[in-house]
Amino acid sequence: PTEQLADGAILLRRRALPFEAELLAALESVVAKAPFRHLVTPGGFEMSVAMTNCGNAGWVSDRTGYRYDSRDPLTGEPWPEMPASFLRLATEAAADAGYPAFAPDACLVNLYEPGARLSLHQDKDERDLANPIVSVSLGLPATFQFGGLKRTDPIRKIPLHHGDVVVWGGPSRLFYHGVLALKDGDHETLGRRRINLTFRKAL
Ligand code: MD3
Ligand code: FE
Repeated sequence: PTEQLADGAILLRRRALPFEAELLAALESVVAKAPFRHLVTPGGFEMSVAMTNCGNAGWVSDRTGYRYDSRDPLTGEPWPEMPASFLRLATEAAADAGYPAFAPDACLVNLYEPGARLSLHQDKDERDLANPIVSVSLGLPATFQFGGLKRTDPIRKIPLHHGDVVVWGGPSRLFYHGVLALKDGDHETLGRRRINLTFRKAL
């Protein structure tokens, strides 16, 4: 069952569920090498969402700006390899949505605990914006905010649940978006957490 959220944005409800056990096991090994951390924005604020990465490029932020880096600044080591299960889900979902050639080299892993939020932003640090972004939601449900090309465009609220996958391509690739403060709850496999995986071709 696929749902079109906007021009180029395809919601594949529960598409990740068959991968759940594999994804969570692989995530543990990623986090053992590259732990979650709260990055600081160029403006000096600590993000409420904790992040890590896997793949050849990882998204990082510090006082100097945002960038993709081939190494984890915390350890000086390359980011952990993208697990095969991550890659398989991302490429299959992208193909379902009409992107059969999607080859992600970066996976940003976002950890939300109750109260954590992501304010409205655009994703434009990637080299070729013709590539889609594939996002995978796991754990507690969240309210996703989805606007338009201008910050002042009207915002829709879309609930995202455990296992939901969204492919953001075409015009929606540059739409403003964010996540409202996570409501507390208890998810049967992830407890009081939401994890979001975003797959990108960064380089
Ligand atoms: C729409 N993450 O990491 S995923 C991000 O739930 C980010 O953690 C959110 O926004 C999260 O940058 C939202 C959905 C998402 C990701 C990228 C997009 C939606 C997008 C890029 C363009 C348009
Ligand atoms: Fe984003």
